[in-house]
Amino acid sequence: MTKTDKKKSFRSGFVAIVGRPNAGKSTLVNRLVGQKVAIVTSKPQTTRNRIQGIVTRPEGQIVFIDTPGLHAADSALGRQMMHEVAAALEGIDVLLLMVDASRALPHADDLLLEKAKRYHGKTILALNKVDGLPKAKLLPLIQAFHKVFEFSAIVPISALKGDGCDDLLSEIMNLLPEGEAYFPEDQVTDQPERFLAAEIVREKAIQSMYHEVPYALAVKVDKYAELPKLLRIEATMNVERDSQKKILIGAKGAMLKKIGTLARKELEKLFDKKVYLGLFVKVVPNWRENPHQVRELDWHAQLEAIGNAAEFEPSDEDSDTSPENLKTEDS
Ligand SMILES: Nc1nc2c(ncn2[C@@H]2O[C@H](COP(=O)(O)OP(=O)(O)OP(=O)(O)O)[C@@H](O)[C@H]2O)c(=O)[nH]1
Ligand SMILES: [Mg+2]
Repeated sequence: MTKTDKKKSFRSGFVAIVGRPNAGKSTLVNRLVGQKVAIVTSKPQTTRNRIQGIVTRPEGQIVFIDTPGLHAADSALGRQMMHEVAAALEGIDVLLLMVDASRALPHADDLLLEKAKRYHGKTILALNKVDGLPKAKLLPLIQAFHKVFEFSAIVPISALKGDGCDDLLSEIMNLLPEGEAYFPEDQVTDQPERFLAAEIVREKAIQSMYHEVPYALAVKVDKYAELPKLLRIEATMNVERDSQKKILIGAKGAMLKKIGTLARKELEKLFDKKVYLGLFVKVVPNWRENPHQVRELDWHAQLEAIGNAAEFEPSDEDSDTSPENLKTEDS
């Protein structure tokens, strides 16, 4: 094959991953990209904004769009999340529906199938978590899905362990049009590091806490300064009530310290740099019900605001700080 032939057969396109909360969408994106671009927790409704994960292979480039889990929205945040799903579907080349195959009757999920029926393009179904599914259940499940919708392909996978993920990539690649790469081959996401840092803090907090606190939490980076030897990050953790603030801080600040340490360690590994992480906690009553607040916490909106205010320049603050300097602040 000559070089021009090779170039001709390069494929590229956008693929939205849509499914119920906790199906494993973000896990799949991270696995295919080969590094963490989206946070993952065992609790549903972790992902709140659409995030691109870019996979570049010799045969083509796939821009995956991770989306929040489909659910009946009952708050401004929930409606914003479902708006993110709708926005992710605009202009895509392939829709990738994902179900947790280890759950009961995934083929009877009307909310999910409605998405498939409304989208008039090529649709692939990924049956995820087959590592937790008895083999005898797989074939009947595939047949059941064949009956309810005409998918271009149904691929059993384990996003966690990797089984079937290469098959899934080739099925997607086959459906994409020929075309040039949309992004440089070393780019893995559209989400700037500043916002990934906020997400990592949220991930560690969700993993460390129970009940309503994870859902009431939003993390916003206030300062992000890349100093020569140190990445200096200050972030505010917004919760809705004083009681949640108390839980988040913990006895003598133990919970906040734990979250801060876990987040800092992961950020240092991810960015390969020493990180100073200052965390503040603030009560913003019922922010999830307030469309304005919800919009303000969305990273796409923050990025716009930062661009407009030209606030993005590194600060000249000194770097003489201890890495575990965790503070709290009254609202
Ligand atoms: N056993 C098993 N667990 C998985 C697999 N894929 C994901 N998980 C787990 O499922 C949970 C949810 O994974 P996520 O990737 O956060 O799911 P999501 O679909 O992005 O969830 P939302 O963002 O809430 O919509 C995590 O605990 C994952 O480790 C899999 O293939 N097998
Ligand atoms: Mg997710």
